[in-house]
Amino acid sequence: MMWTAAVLLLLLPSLLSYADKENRGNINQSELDNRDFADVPVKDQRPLGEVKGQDSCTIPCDITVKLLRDEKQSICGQLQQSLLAFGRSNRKLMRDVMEAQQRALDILSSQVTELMTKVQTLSLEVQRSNTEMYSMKPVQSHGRDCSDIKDNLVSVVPKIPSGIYIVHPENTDSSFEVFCEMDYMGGGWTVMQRRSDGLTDFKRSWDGYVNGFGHLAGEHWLGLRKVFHIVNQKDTRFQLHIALVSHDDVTSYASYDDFRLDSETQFFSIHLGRYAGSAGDAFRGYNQEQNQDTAPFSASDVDNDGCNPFCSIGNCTVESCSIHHNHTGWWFNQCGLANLNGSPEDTERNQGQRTHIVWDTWRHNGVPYTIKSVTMKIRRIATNN
Ligand SMILES: *[C@@H]1O[C@H](CO)[C@@H](O)[C@H](O)[C@H]1NC(C)=O
Ligand SMILES: *[C@@H]1O[C@H](CO)[C@@H](O)[C@H](O)[C@H]1NC(C)=O
Ligand SMILES: *[C@@H]1O[C@H](CO)[C@@H](O)[C@H](O)[C@H]1NC(C)=O
Ligand SMILES: [Ca+2]
Repeated sequence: MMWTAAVLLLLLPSLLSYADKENRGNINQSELDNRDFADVPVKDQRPLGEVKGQDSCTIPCDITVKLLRDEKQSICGQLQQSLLAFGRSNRKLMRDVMEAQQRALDILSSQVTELMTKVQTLSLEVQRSNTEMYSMKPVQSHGRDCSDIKDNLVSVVPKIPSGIYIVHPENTDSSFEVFCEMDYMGGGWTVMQRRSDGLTDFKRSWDGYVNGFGHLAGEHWLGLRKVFHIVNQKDTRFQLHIALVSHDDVTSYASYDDFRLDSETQFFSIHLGRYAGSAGDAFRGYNQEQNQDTAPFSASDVDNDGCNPFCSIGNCTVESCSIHHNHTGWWFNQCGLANLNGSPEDTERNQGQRTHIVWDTWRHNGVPYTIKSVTMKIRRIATNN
């Protein structure tokens, strides 16, 4: 209807002032009474002008009431809609927040899972390495012997350092430490004996010479069993090099080109091959009686020497070369001209000369050199097969 729009336009100022008053909060009691008109049914046909003060109005009251009621309903509807929308947006906001939190939680839990997996892997690894440590599995070796280590490393490391390495010779179930000389004469030398300061006692029993003694970085005897494992490898040949230094720092050497030992059941008999060097072939001496090549090893408690039942040395009869040589071990025959393990009887009383290394063919004006230090080392010889 056309006039409803006109009525709305006419009513607009009073509606606005009504809202304004309500907003300000100072509600006039009489106005408050009149405001209830919308809800109560109108009994008398009082003109609108009486209600609205000086504004005279020709629109019938029941229409005005209806209009205002509609207005109120529409405002209430809008309010409801707004509330609903607010609720919806609130819920959406909550949903978004929760979703964001859920995502963060998901990320966190996946990170936790990842960490747990890592911890599990690590603990498994620790367990595995622990069981490996206690199992009989041999330790990781660097090679079969010092020559093998040198051959393996020479293409990788520009300068291989001398020092202690772990070797695992072929056809054995044992790994052990050895000192490798990597800078002497081309390197690749496994040291089987070294004497330098006389602080290590070489007066040892058979067990000592079989298993070895001393400190690998200093004076030591590697041990006949270990040397046997190294030189007994398949398709290998070893060279023995003996380097001597006298008390007045003269050096010399003796070298043997096919060094090997027999097994323990044959008391580690020595086999030397051809001699080369400047110190003389004291291992063989000058005659068959002095020859130690092919002799089994002897110690003070295990006599395998060539004095059987005894031999005459100087003016004395000797039953055991090891005991005659102050309880040291060597490949004695009768007894021979070489004993690189030689020691004085009483080290304490011989502070000036704590070793008694014998290599009788190395002489100066017919007199044997007094030897200060010695090393015995072995190295592979290239074979054609
Ligand atoms: C309330 O309104 C009436 C009439 O509109 C007026 O006469 C009266 O003074 C008002 N009272 C107050 C407290 O505003
Ligand atoms: C061995 O005895 C002879 C005479 O009995 C003596 O002339 C010689 O000097 C002695 N040799 C040693 C090394 O004692
Ligand atoms: C045994 O020791 C003494 C010194 O204690 C020494 O004079 C002697 O030459 C040693 N014997 C051997 C064979 O080395
Ligand atoms: Ca004997």
